[in-house]
Amino acid sequence: THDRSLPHASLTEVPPLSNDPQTLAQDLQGYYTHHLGRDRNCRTTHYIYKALVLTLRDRLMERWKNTRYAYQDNNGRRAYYMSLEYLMGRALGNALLNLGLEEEIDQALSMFSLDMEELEACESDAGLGNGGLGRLAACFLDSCATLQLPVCGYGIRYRYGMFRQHIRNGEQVEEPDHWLRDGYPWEIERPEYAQRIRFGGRSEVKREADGRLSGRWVETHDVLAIPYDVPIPGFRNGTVNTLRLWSAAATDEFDLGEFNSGAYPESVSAKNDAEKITMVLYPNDASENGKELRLRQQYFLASASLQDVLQQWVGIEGIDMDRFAEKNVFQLNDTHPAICVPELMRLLLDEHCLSWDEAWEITSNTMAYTNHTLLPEALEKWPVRMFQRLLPRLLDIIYEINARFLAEVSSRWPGDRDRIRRMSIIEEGPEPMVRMAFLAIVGSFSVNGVAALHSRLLQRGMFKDFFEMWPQKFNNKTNGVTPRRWVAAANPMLTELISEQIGDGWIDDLSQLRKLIPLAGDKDFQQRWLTVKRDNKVRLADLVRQRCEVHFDPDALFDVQVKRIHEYKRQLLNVLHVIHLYDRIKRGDIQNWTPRCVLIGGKAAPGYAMAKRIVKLVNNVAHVVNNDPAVGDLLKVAFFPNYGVSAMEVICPGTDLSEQISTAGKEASGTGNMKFMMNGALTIGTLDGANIEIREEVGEENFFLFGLNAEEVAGMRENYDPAAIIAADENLARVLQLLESGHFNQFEPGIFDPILRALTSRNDPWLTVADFADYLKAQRAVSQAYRDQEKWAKMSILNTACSGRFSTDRTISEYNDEIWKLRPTPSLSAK
Ligand code: B1N
Repeated sequence: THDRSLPHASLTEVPPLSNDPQTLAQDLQGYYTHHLGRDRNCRTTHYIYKALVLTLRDRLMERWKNTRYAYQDNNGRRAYYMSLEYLMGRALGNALLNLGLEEEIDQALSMFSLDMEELEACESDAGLGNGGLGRLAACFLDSCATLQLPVCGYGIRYRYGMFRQHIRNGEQVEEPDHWLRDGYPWEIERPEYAQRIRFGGRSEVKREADGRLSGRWVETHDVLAIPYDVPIPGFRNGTVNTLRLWSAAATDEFDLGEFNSGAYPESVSAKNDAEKITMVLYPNDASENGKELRLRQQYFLASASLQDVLQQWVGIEGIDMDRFAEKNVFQLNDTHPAICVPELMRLLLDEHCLSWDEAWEITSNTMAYTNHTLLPEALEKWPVRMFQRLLPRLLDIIYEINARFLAEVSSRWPGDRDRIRRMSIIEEGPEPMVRMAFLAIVGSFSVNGVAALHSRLLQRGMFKDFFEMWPQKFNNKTNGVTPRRWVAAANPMLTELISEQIGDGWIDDLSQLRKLIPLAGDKDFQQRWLTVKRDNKVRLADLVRQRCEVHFDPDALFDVQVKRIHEYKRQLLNVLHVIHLYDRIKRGDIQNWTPRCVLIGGKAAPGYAMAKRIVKLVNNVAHVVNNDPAVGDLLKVAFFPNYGVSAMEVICPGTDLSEQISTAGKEASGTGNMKFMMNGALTIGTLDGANIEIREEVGEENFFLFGLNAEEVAGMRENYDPAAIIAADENLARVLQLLESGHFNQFEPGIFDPILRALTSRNDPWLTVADFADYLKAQRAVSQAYRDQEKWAKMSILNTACSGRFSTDRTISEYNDEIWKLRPTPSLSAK
């Protein structure tokens, strides 16, 4: 029903909007009064926020259109970022910063005595992701737009994002995140680009005389994918890229068929079934659950996005697929969208009538796969039977990919049956499974890890056989974070101080922060640096008082660990240290004490019992410590509820010490570590993920290192004896004794037994007890260093100064130079 023919050109030829405060103020009034229909009787902040967004969105619209035109005219290669998750957070402050309209909008708002911070707070976080992997996708989009690269993000428009976390009686309680309740003013619905997605039915396969497999997928149950576009502004460069999010809807005739047969309720329930697909984000970080609905989500994203790209291709190039691989590349954000491999094959074979070899040549030269984890429990496998039922035609294609691949393995290693069993995309057993990582590797021309250590461990461990076969496919791309959101927007005071010294070129060329190195020893600069940090700590302390009802003294050391709750991240090690400090205070061992405020925050996957128990322990320890008059201001502990992107924007500028204490070899990269470093926090950490590279950049004297390295962790397995370690360590014995005594669970006997059992088990994979003593030693060094404020300031300045490498601008430049090979393409818009 949508008219695909283009309107007359003049309709879209609009003079540029002006950005003076007067015009902005008029537009704001117009939206508030005429578009949103408000009058003097209903002055709600929310509608003013909406009017402001619409005012800014107009400015984005013209740049957005010009960017599309520039990419069309350039007709160059394009990349597509395929991700089940985008943890965008709020968009208003970011749009203002990147458009460079902060001052103008400030002036416009002051004409109505409006406060920017209050308006910003009206926006709910777009929480369409779990943690690091989803936030990385969001930072990548920001850098792609800033580097003016023709990259489009594809994702799912979940009706409910990451759950909201409440704490009741110290326990996590989940509540649905209804982020779309008041509408999302940044998105533009594009029903004219809807796609049809098939599920179920059966596959009819025929092998033609030329060996070509021709397939038909029949009797399917179809749903529609409706795209919603979100603008991604580059930093003051006139570029606006696109994040296209798909929402599921019932097809019309599906409803009509049922309706005509008089089954009205059934027709509505069909609609419900369709809409279920994009109803909710799965809240598992680095663990899989194998639910059928999740596989539906994955296929829905893959199929809708690939059809969208092919349709645009046919629109420009006609049906000729020859140059498709030359002009298009798909970056798969982990295996979640790996079903893109067989789906592109299906579209090329069945819809575009290519031969297998032609289709495979295209597919295996357009797909690139990023791995984000070494944890075996996070490796995706889908039961063959589920595939058969849900996506029968895709299973045919996967079998064929596997047969041809294994033939290649066989000819390279004749008679090596074990190798074939190890490398097969299909894992044999009572319940045969499709190994999605292997499918992704076989179907891609590039496979990368997300930090140097992680990429090395992939090649030597999990993907060893594949590395032997195709060493040239494997590469590393160390993660980053965007300095626009994580420094310029989140930390305006630090931004001003830095820019005063070295200009503002660092915001989109973060290596320029090195110019601060000579200032690290400058007493005057140190004092101003410390003043900014203190102001940011006051702001964080305010937030902690509101959200946790705990008083943090801004002169104490702010020690922070915020991230998803997971055993490998070892929040427990942090808690053991807190209990040790508490024990020392109770013993009166407080000479040369450095007052500390410990903040721990993060969500536990709802089905992860141990993680939820850790949340409970943090809350109970906080309760006991904060209410013990003997402790006073020497130690405070708070659990930060509902940690997320906008919380981090206040937390990282106010942090002194960043806790990055995972068991070595388990955290693929980490990205919170980079946000803290940029904002001048010092790190206490293990040799894991990107910590290693952070330490190399800043120098070992400016990093608090402790613990076993990855090799030692791997070698520890057989002869790990926690009981012996505890017996030999009085501090640790006392801490565990306190825990065991029920001191932190007086009215809830036994609730921490599972935690004690895990810590003291010879099979504890996270080796918490093994690293305790060294962690304590490093924490003592931290406390001592903090007492010398000049020395601390110097180390803090150096951390910021040496953080340039961890900008996603650097990461994306590497993806582009080595994988995507896109030409930067400026749009003709005003900056
Ligand atoms: O990806 C981040 C890394 O910095 C972190 O170290 C890593 O843990 C994280 C299944 C995941 N790995 N795997 C996931 C997320 C959702 C899901 O359903 C796995 N997240 C990471 C960015 O590279």
